[in-house]
Amino acid sequence: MRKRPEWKALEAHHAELSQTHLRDLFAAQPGRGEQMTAEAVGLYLDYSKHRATDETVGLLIELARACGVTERRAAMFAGERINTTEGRAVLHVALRAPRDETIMVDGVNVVDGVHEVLDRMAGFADRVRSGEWTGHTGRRITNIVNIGIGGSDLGPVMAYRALRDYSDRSMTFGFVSNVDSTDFVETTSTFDPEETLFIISSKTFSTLETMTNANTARAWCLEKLGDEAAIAKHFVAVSTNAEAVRAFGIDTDNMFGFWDWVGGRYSMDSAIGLSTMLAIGPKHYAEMLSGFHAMDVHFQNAPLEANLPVLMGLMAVWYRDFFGAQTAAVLPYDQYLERFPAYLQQLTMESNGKHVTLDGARVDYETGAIYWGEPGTNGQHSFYQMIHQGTSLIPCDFIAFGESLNPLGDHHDILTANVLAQAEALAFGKTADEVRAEGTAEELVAHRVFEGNRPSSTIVLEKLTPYALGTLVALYEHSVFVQGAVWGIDSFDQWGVELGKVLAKRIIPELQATDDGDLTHDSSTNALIRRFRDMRGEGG
Ligand code: G6Q
Repeated sequence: MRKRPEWKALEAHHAELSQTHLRDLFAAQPGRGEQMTAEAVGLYLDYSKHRATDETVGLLIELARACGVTERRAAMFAGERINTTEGRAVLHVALRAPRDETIMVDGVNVVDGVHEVLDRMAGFADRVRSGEWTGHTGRRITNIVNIGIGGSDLGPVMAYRALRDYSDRSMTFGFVSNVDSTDFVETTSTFDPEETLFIISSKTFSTLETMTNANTARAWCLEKLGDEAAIAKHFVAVSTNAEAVRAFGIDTDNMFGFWDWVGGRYSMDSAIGLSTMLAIGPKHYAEMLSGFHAMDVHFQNAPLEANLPVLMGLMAVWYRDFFGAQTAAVLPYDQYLERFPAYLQQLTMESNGKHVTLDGARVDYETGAIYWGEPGTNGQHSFYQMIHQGTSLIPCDFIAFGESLNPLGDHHDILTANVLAQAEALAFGKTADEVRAEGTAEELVAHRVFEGNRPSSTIVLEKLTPYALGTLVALYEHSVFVQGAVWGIDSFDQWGVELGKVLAKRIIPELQATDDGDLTHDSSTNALIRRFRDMRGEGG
């Protein structure tokens, strides 16, 4: 990669541009704040506060072309098996394709199957929401608990919190993911089994955490309801594994399927979104899907220099590989997006935290950054200090909405003023002369200087609607795609999660053994297992 002329051109360009302050870039280009922007499907991206010029964007696009980003994009939309290490197509875009579209995989139009499941989900959601579907004892279902982990949890939680304003408030939604029993106990502590429906969300229906929680939920239900027949009214499944669902005791009529071409972290708009649909209803869910689809169409067709996911993805590559930025902050100025950074952590880091290319060669450049963040303005009173004055370069994505869903006094203006102020302060800072001119004592001047030159994107949407959420998630999905395509890695596998799982399975019986047996781990793991065994014994 480093030998590519396009890469070398960017290195040379970086050597020059890294000496230039954003203040100078703005001074040299009076219209910059309007020119370095792009807008599509209700989403406005201001990327003018990046340490980049039109030339940078041009050079990055040349790199993207040289790395085959456009061919890979076409291959994804065509249903080719671009997840080569797992031999799978990558077709989350089919999950939101309109009914009349055709996307073929192995001679089958997968869009038909998508809509068949969506229709069944809608029928089920209507029955539960209307009270037609009751629990075993005839009571209305008022509590919905999604049991799943990773891709089968983070999307549903994020979407539920994000779209709470559109949800049916007569129902309570809980999400159990952690195998720590506290998660199950605390989530269900106020729920009555007679009024509770569990959605067991697991693509494989074999994930240790999810199956442990599902079995606990089953026992919790049966303890009160006493009758195995109750399971059919209180459990539904979202899975690709009908056999395991049946073996658990769930009627496969109450199973909502998806396909191996939907990756876990790309599945929130598949049947994995059943809890979202139960919360907001099929109509709002369809609006969310149309937001996703609108961004898909934009990503597929817009010229690269005006293509939002391409611009965002290439900026991420620019900072990661040429400025050495190790992290990126995502800062939504909307309380409803409180779990959006957590959701993005999986999407970005599980996708692009890879050190070998598609053909297994070790990369000689940096890949995925660490993503993190919190909703504004809370972060401002916490970690923003470091973004402003620390020694690391941390590119930020600010996400802001024109309208609040809960307008109250001048809260929203104060919120908006803060997001704009942060981006401005990061970019332009405050010089020593400006600090002195305020009468600051000389010994404090250095402390009060803001160097500025700290880059950010500002993403503006009108209002947090289901449609807007769809566009925003798809924006990041495709930005991740662009980054992975430039880096030549498989953004759709996750081999890095395997080893720990295998070792845990081996350690469980060792922890439970009463005799000392032969522990054959390293001396640290052996000693820790013994210590936990002893504590277990003491606890009774
Ligand atoms: C996501 C990963 C992973 C997965 C979970 C849950 O891309 O594959 O986070 O979603 O491990 O898997 P199951 O849905 O199979 O339980």
